[in-house]
Amino acid sequence: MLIRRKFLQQGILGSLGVLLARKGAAAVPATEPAAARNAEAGKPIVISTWAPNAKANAAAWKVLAANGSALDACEQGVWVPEADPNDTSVGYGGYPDRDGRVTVDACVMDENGNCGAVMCLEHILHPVSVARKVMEKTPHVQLVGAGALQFALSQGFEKVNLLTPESEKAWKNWLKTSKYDPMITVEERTQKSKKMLNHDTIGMVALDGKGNLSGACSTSGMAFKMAGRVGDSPIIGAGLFVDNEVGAASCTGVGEEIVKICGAHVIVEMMRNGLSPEEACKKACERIIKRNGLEKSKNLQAGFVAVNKAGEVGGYSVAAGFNYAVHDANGARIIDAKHVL
Ligand code: SD4
Repeated sequence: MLIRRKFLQQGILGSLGVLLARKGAAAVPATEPAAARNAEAGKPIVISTWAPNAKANAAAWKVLAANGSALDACEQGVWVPEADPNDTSVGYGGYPDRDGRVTVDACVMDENGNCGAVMCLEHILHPVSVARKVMEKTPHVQLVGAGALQFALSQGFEKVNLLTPESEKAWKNWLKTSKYDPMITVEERTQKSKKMLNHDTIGMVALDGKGNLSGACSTSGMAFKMAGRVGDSPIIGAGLFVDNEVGAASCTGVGEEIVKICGAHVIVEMMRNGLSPEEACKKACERIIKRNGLEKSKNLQAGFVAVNKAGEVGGYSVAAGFNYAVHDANGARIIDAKHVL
């Protein structure tokens, strides 16, 4: 009870902080009822991993601005990178596994704690929507591989080729060395070359106008991974977690490291205990570093984003180079995340 009260207090203060930080926003006295404060303190709002996903946020915002649900917003937002051939980390155009097959992972979670996921799914343009169907139409939470494809086809999804000529070329080039390198240098190279390489997985969480939270996550996984490899992105609690009383979190980076700390779940629990979204994301990064030790951590990247019930958002990453996109009534912005190392 005490903890909950502390959380609510912090949420309220945080909301006020967000509010005051906004250009032209009138100060709201702290005695204002919570509902009134929250209505102006960042609701609705959507946050996604990585700057290029500002386009996804814009699609999500259309839904939120029309008083749509956070779940619809996240699904429709995630459709954008899934269909983008230039995003080599998600859906169509995603880099294949080491055998040249594009396998995708996705999940959704709604305000009632319902969730659905697909893993190692091939040939489907919008895995996030198959994940939603798993949630809504089956008694299960997760479907993988051939079973996930069979289910998708039974629901009317079309079979498509997700491997673009560009991604095939990158794979053939990779075959020359066949060196699996999920390391941080990928992002450094990315920034230098201004190309998206191995790092634009979308993790999106949103708070809608009714005050409900939902999220979605979608990826083609680490480039040139082993056949059958699944990362954090479709794992509820690792790549995504939503608790409608508290907040929601999602992430990107080396999935194996995020799974090992149950990244998204840990962040929501930290928020429950009163931390702000940014502080909670930082704690998750610190856990990864503590587990791996400093030296090994220098070669790792994981980036987290979170939103709480009051509409505060935040992100953090293990290493430099992570950014995230936010969209609310004040428009769109890209934020360079603080980082631990
Ligand atoms: C994975 N977390 O499959 C994903 C990869 C990722 O941006 O985030 N790439 O491990």
